[in-house]
Amino acid sequence: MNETAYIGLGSNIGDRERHLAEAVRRIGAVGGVRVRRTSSLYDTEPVGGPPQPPFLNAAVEVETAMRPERLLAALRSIEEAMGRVRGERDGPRVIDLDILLFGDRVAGSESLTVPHPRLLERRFALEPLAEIAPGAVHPVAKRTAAELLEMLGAGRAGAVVRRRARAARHGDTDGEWGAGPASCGPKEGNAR
Ligand code: A4P
Ligand code: MG
Repeated sequence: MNETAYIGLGSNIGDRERHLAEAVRRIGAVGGVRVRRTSSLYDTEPVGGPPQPPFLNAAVEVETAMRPERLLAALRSIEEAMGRVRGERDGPRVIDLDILLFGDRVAGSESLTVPHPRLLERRFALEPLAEIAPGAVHPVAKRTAAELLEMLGAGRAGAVVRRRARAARHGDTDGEWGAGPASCGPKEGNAR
């Protein structure tokens, strides 16, 4: 059965926009994963960690028949293929791919917690999510993404500095950041 999942993307090293676009392309190239929507890009202040450059954040909606652990493994392969070196927690990174929601599943283990445990506190994740899926329900908080964003208020934590690009549907070819057919490129990151 196909389920809808939401992936949060973040980058704060090098050409951040290119990294996010490349990650979306690679997610769409994973066998059994279809990218349905991409959010705008958000320039955000870093939250936590050492002093570091601002992030570019976004979210994508995917449809998949994979189990959450399998999807996470695919995302880890993409992070590695894109040169992510795991250093300090919350430190700077070329690309970070987190599963924000996976259908209405609630799961907690060391390797995978869904919904993402820090989603409710983080505007940099919640705002792009609410843009593409305002009605998506957080299965623990029992609130929609739009409600959760409103509840977060105007606090500075995870503040979104600037929204950059208009929302682009994946597969659009009008030059938006996430453009390009989901099926292009080699299949990869599908650790079966
Ligand atoms: N893990 C458990 N659940 C999940 C999940 N739902 N999705 C495990 C992804 N991974 C999950 O992740 C650490 C461990 O979490 C992994 O072993 C995975 O199995 P990581 O990506 O290796 O390390 P990390 O990213 O440094 O830690 P984490 O916990 O993912 O940090 P966050 O919460 O992603 O925060 N500020 C701004 N403005 N924008 C950002 O994107 N990101 C962070 C990192 C800090 N500050 C930021 C941003
Ligand atoms: Mg992460």
